[in-house]
Amino acid sequence: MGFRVAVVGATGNVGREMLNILAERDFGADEVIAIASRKSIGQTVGYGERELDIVALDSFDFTGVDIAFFSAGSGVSKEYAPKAAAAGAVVIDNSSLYRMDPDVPLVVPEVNAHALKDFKKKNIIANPNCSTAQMVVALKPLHDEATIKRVVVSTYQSVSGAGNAAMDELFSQTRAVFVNDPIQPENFTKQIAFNVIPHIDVFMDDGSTKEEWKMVAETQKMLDPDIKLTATAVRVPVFVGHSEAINIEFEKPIASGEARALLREAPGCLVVDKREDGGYVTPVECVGDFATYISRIRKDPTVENGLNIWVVSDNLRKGAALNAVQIAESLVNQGLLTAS
Ligand code: 11C
Repeated sequence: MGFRVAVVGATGNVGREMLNILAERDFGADEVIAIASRKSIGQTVGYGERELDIVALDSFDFTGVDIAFFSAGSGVSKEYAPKAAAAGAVVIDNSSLYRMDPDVPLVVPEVNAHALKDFKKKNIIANPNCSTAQMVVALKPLHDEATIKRVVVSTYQSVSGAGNAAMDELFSQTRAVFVNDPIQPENFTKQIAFNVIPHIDVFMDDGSTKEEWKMVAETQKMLDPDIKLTATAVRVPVFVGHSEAINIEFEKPIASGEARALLREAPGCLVVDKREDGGYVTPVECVGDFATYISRIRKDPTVENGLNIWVVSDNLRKGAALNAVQIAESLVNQGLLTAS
């Protein structure tokens, strides 16, 4: 017998990818329920070859659901995730709400699948922020080998991280530039077409943004609390795929060739690193893929044990939907979850 799976936020960017990935990976679901707010009633969403009718969240009873994927923002998770968890569903939450809760595992399976053993404390598991997820997949094998002391990361984040409307805004602004229409930013603070914006999520008291803070706090929770990390998160006019330029300082020596060999073998990583024109991955090439791509692996000669790497992944997949489905797969593989 298979699982009964609910996807909350099924009409959003990430919800749709969750349905795609559940179908693509043949996750053993007997039933998949696509849930969204009442205003989406009447819509359908694709699940493999099928179209699923949207079911309204406010009247949905989670009793009998084995796994509930939530991707409808913190407000919805706050109201409905505890109800789903109390009804017996394992909640895998893509919002930031529970990530730093000590009773909620925050998991990237390639990095800390072992943390899932504690999920029953709240019956909730948190999925990390997209920019953190792809980064820790690349950092983990390097940390295991040479112990990371400090990371300096700059992100180049696609507009899909900000939702459907943000993608529409990039499209319409790009067109507006060509036809000389006035541009009114709505989802971003400034024009995003043909521009970059060094601001994602709200500002914190110390001048960093919450996106940057998340990269620090989530990396420390999942990988190692002793890693020092500083981030600059930047929105770029790319539809899907986050890129990151990562500078890493290690305790122990690690040569670029050694790092390349380790990353080639590491779960979730795909190294594309030819030192020639085009011998690296760009965001348009990672869309729809499962891998975290690593390119431009090279020594940083300005510190004792330093490396630079370039990391690209589909933010809607490894950064959100794929990681959530992998969490569910890991629960099953570790014998922590069986179909009811
Ligand atoms: C972005 N990283 O690209 C954000 C989206 O905490 O789950 C995901 C926000 C989060 O805008």
